[in-house]
Amino acid sequence: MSDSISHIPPAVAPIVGTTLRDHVLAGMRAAPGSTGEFTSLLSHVSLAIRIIAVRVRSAGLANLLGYTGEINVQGEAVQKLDAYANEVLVNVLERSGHCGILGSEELDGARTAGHPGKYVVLFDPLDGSSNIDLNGSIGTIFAVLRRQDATSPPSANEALRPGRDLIAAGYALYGPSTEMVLSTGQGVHVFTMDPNVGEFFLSQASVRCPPKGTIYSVNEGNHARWTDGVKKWNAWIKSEAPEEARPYSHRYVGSLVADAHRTLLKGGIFAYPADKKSTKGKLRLLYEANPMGFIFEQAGGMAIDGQRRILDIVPEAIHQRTPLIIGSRHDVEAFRRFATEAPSK
Ligand code: AFP
Repeated sequence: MSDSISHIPPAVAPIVGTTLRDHVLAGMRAAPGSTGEFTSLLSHVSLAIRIIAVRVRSAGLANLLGYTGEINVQGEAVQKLDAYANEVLVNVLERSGHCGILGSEELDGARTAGHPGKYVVLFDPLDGSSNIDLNGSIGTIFAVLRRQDATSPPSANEALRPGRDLIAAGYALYGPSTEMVLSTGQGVHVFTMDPNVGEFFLSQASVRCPPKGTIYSVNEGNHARWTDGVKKWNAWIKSEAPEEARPYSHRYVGSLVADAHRTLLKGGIFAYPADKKSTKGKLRLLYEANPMGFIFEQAGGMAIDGQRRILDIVPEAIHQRTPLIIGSRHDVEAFRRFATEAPSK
């Protein structure tokens, strides 16, 4: 028999899908000189997410709904699941040995791990907390930086780098199924957890954000606090112009992961602009806006703060806030035009 038979590709899909670990390992093999530490780090992130997903599923039964009675550094009441998810990520990442610095929405400042790990990981352990008690979709968002000098003792200021320096970012969506969306700088890939196996399998490779969409997502309740430019954009996107597919439909969950995920896959725009109450925006730059900006750009979409590219903002503080506008290129550009227009006299 000829050897060439073994090179014929299988006619049907393999019975076992590509795991998240297989996917990251394949990237590692393609990168000369890699040590396996990055693969191991991402495996630890995925482990933490799987542990959190199990708890999210049974939160109502495990007495994990409701508040701890504490107030976090953002001035927000801490929910029990927020605290649990934070503990899991901190524990798993510290034990991995790969993380020199950790930053979390639930920690006061960036935490140094006490050993010179190669990476900085910044995360929002449980985003969309207001949906927890309602059994609504919530998520975990994370961003990874490589330390510039991994041999030096870690310092918290190393977390303050612009999003363009990220080497990986992703989020988990705890919805009807648990999905993990990941980019290591080579496109965006979606993995779905098989709850029977407790493993993430590749479900959508190389996701692209459509160049234009038909859905807008914004908290309309803030209308009275918006600038004139944002109000004009809002009126424009709701106005009748069938040739441009307007008016757009409106969807808003109030959980960034859920709203961003829909926008990534279906296109359109998600906007949380600055307003009279949140003059610097509401969302956090380092562990909400930057990872989402990285994902959207990797998928061919855009992320701005109204004017500037999100990934170019040089952070000054770990919990810094920013306006965030993400989505299809056409729709984000349209927002920018309205937001930067000179106010009418
Ligand atoms: P919580 O985690 O406190 O619910 O905040 C969620 C969030 O940071 C983000 O996930 C949402 O997009 C945004 O806030 C919703 O904010 P509004 O409730 O002001 O619309």
